[in-house]
Amino acid sequence: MKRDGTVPWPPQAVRRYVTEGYWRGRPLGDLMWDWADRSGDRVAVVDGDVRLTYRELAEHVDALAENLDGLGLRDGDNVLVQLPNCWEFVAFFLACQRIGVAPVLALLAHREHELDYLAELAEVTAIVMPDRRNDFDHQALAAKLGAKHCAQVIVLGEDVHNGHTSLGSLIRRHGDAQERRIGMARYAPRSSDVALILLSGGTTGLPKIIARTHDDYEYNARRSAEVCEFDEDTVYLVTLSMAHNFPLGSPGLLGALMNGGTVVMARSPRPEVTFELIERERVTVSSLVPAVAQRWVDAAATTTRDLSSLRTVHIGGSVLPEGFAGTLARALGCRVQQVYGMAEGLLNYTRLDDPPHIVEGTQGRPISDADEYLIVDENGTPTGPGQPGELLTRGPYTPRGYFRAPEHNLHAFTPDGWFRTGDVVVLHESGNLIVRGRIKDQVNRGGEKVSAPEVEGLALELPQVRRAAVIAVPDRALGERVCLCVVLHDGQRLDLADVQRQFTTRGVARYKIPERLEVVPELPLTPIGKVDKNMLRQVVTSDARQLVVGA
Ligand code: OOB
Repeated sequence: MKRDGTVPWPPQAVRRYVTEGYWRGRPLGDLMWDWADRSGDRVAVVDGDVRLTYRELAEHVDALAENLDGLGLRDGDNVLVQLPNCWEFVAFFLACQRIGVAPVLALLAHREHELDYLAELAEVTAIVMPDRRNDFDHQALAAKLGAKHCAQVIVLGEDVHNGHTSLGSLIRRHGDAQERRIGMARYAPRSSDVALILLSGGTTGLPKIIARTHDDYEYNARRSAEVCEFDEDTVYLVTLSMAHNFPLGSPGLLGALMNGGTVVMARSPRPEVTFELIERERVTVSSLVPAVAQRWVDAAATTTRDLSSLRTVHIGGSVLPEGFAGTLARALGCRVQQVYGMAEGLLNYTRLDDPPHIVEGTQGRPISDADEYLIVDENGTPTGPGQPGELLTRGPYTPRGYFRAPEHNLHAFTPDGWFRTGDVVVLHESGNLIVRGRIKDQVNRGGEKVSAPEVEGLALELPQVRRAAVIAVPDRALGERVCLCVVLHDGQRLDLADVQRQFTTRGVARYKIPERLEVVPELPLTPIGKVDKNMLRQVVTSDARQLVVGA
């Protein structure tokens, strides 16, 4: 039994979500054939020269699902997936859905530190990784992880080592597709089962993961697609990693496939890559984080590519600089929807018919009538109208706890099942939310979330370091970067290059590696003896630094 550790919604909430039609009782894998029966000859996925119709995609997926079963993967298993955006990733994701296997969606940037932890926590029975990418030997790491966690290793690419299985060979269609489709009925995962596992940004030493069910995630994508008015003419460009909730199901590629649209895979968010795809495939919509959007705006000024097909850009994941939504709309000649979402569930969008001051000045409103939220002060009391406070939420696609984290859940959720987002918001009179900041101990580096305590724990492993505190420092390109402040042991020296080298050797994802180091004689403390990060931030980002810490 691999899935103990999920926290179910209480029975009365389940009853409501089912009877009021939020949850439809259909596993995601079943839906794929609904799509193929409806849109069979339309193009579902484009990846370079590969163009797959809905029917072809469904046939590949069933063949892969059967072969995964042949490898011994079973309903209830979890599989660690680290893949670039490609059609095989889409096929693998859907094949898992067919047989009740949950992909644990890691980012390509993750290294041994993250992947080993995820494999352990989710007790994965297989690991899927590329052979190499950008000079990193993923397959060698997969071999190490596979041996340690007794997991099958499946490899994307040409260079598949002995003992590993080629993803390409598992995906090849063979035999009678119709017969296989009928035979697939034997798997029948339940819609209340875990469909996929998303990574949380994390606010503790060890990152947390979120198990999303078929019922909840199907609704997440379906309702998002309604709000974003996806239809058959939607051509969705997967710019950000599809391992992330935003391009995967908010509404992202699943929203496009549910509506008979086309999904175009981009290997990189760089304008050199994406603008060519927009022109060639007549892309209508994509989702971006502000850091990527800024690069698109800069490149749009001089591009010779035809971007006129682009109708909408979804932007979210981190704070949008003032006025940027308007700049983006003008630069790309399209509409903008702000998206404030989280892997834990709740999604807010501005709507396509909202007036400019709402689209530019707010982060939107919840997608569902069944989404509940509260804005509370530090005592948990709702704040007055227009007053900032922490956002708490619960609803049909916001699970009631992190996976296998009972102690952490005591803090992260209230006894009534409200999820504490750690974000500070205000409710605008229009009913939209404005994100003002956060109280969670995190750095938001261009949309990638970095848990400060996690990096502090890693810093304390360095032999030179006696005390460590991580803060966010503002950055024009990425919004924030990771700044490590340390107190050293007597007589020790440490510079940034040294820190970066030691973190890299330790196998930490690059986006978490500190980009600024402050060696200080002491860390400022609050009256109750916790590190005073507000003070530290002020000190580090102001000229007062010399005076206070003598650095
Ligand atoms: C998305 O999901 P996560 O899980 O990577 O990060 C969630 C956190 C939020 O709690 C908030 O702190 C921040 O990212 N955030 C924003 C934001 N959207 C997310 N902060 C300010 N403005 C925004 N628009 O980031 C995510 C998931 C689905 C859709 C969109 C974003």
